[in-house]
This record gives sequence, structure tokens and C-alpha cells, in this order.
Amino acid sequence: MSASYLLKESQDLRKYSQDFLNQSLRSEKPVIVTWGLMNAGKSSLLNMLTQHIDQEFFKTNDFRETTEVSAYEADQYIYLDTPGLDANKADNLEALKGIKKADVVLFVHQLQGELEANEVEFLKDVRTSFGQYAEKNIILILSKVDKEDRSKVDQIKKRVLEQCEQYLGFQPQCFQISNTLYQQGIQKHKDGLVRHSHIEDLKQCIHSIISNTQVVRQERLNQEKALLLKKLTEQKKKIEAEHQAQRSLLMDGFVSFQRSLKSLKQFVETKAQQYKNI
Ligand SMILES: Nc1nc2c(ncn2[C@@H]2O[C@H](COP(=O)(O)OP(=O)(O)OP(=O)(O)O)[C@@H](O)[C@H]2O)c(=O)[nH]1
Ligand SMILES: [Mg+2]
Repeated sequence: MSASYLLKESQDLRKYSQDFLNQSLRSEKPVIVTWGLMNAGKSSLLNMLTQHIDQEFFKTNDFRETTEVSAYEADQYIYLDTPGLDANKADNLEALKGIKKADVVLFVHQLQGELEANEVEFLKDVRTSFGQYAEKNIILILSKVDKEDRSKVDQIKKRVLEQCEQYLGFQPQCFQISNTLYQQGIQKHKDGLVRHSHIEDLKQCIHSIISNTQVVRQERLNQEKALLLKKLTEQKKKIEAEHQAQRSLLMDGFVSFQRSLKSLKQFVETKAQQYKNI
């Protein structure tokens, strides 16, 4: 490993440590975050969960709408909306920023087929961040169920849960929701539509998960602290090894320099003696 690479690695680790320390300054209210591909219905869902029925708080649209993380602070919770994931790496990084702040993750998948590769990759990162709490705190949302027939919804649900089992090692809780049905149900006072939207069921589920927030936060912080300590110890070893290597290099150079100096001295002395004897 080159010294410049080691330096860069150490600088990254320093930033990571600083981020870790900043985390303890986070808000007390539980944080609920949506993630998912562009246009999946993330912002619409948050509008429904925060009772922004007639006037939206989180902007929604048919084209890419959310481009940075935005927040709504309610009485009990904070809701975070994130930009849709896509093949563009930089944007996915922007979306990932909220991971450590999230207490509950609503992963929104639009019902057009199975999970795409970048959705799976992202879910793996979220799982890592939650550790042993991933299974409970990540909720899978199948959105816009009003657009598909029941058999297709069931078929996609089965496939997506199989993928979760395969790539994450567990099947998360899964809700088949419709923002549109919920909105219409509330506006027209139709309980059937509200029930069919499953938004109230989702709210209850979130509520039950959140009762454990402080314990989970502490555990995740402990896990991360242990990981950070491990990384710092490994980095210390690498730096010591590099230091030793540089020192040996220097010593080797010094020994051969001394040897040359010695032979030069002998040469000069011999010559001086020879000239003296002439
Ligand atoms: N039919 C139907 N359409 C929905 C539903 N939820 C959202 N939509 C529509 O889907 C489109 C995208 O919704 P958004 O909530 O903006 O999606 P998003 O995931 O926040 O999109 P980005 O922020 O661009 O990633 C909008 O036109 C919504 O009106 C739903 O339950 N049913
Ligand atoms: Mg959005």
C-alpha cells in the first residue's frame, strides 16, 4: 500500500469518526424515511401519512420531482423524503445520507415487477446500517395497488419477498398501499376506500415499531462504535507497518551511504600515504 493511499484512508476515517460523533446530537423525535426508485410514490405516501390530503407538503409529480432530502416535523415524528434512486450514483449517495438518521425505513416499490438491482443494493446498505433491527425496522411498501389487478399484486409481492429472503436474509413486513384510494376515501368520507388503501394499517405498524426507538438507537450506535474502533485499530496497525517500512528503507540507504563514505575515506588515506612516500 502506498503512503498516499494510507493518508487518504486515514483522512476518510477521520471524517467517518467525526460523523459518528455528530450523530449523538440528533433529534429526539423518531425519524421515518421513505426510499425507493423515482416516481414510486414516496412523497405522495408521506403526504398521506402526515394528513396533507388536500394540499401537499411533499411535492409530487409524474416526472422526477424530489431532488434533495426534505423534512416535515409533526408532533410525534419527523418525516424525511428522499430523492428517487436511479442509475446515477451521485443521487443515490444523496439519498443514502439519511440512513443513519432513520428509525423506520419505508422502502417504496412501484408494482411494475420485481426489485431492480439498484433497489437490492440499496436495501443491503440499509440492512447493514440497522444490523439486527433491519427485519423489524425496514418496511416494504408496494405502492399504487389501485393501478393493478389483485393477482398481479400478489404475484409481485411473492417475488419481491423471495428476493428479500435471498439478498437480505429475511422477509420484511409488507404493505400493499394506495395513496390515491386513501386520499379519495378521506375526501369523500368513504371508509371502504380508506380501509382498502391500507394506509391506516401502515400507520399502526409504524407506531408499534417506534415505541422501541431509544433502545434501537443505542444498540445501533454501539454497533457502529465497535465497528469504528475496529477500523481505527486496523488503521493504526497499517500506519505502524508503513512507518517501520519507511524507517528500514531509510536505514538501508544510510548503511550503503556509510559504506561508500568509508571506502572513499580509505581511498583518500591510501592515496595520501602514497603521495607522502613519493
Ligand atoms: N394511481 C396512483 N398513482 C399514484 C399513487 N401514489 C402516487 N401516485 C402518482 O405517482 C406519481 C409519482 O408520485 P410521487 O409521490 O411524486 O413519487 P416519488 O417517489 O416521490 O417521485 P420522485 O420524488 O420523483 O422520486 C405522481 O403522479 C402521483 O400522483 C397511488 O397510490 N396510485
Ligand atoms: Mg418525491
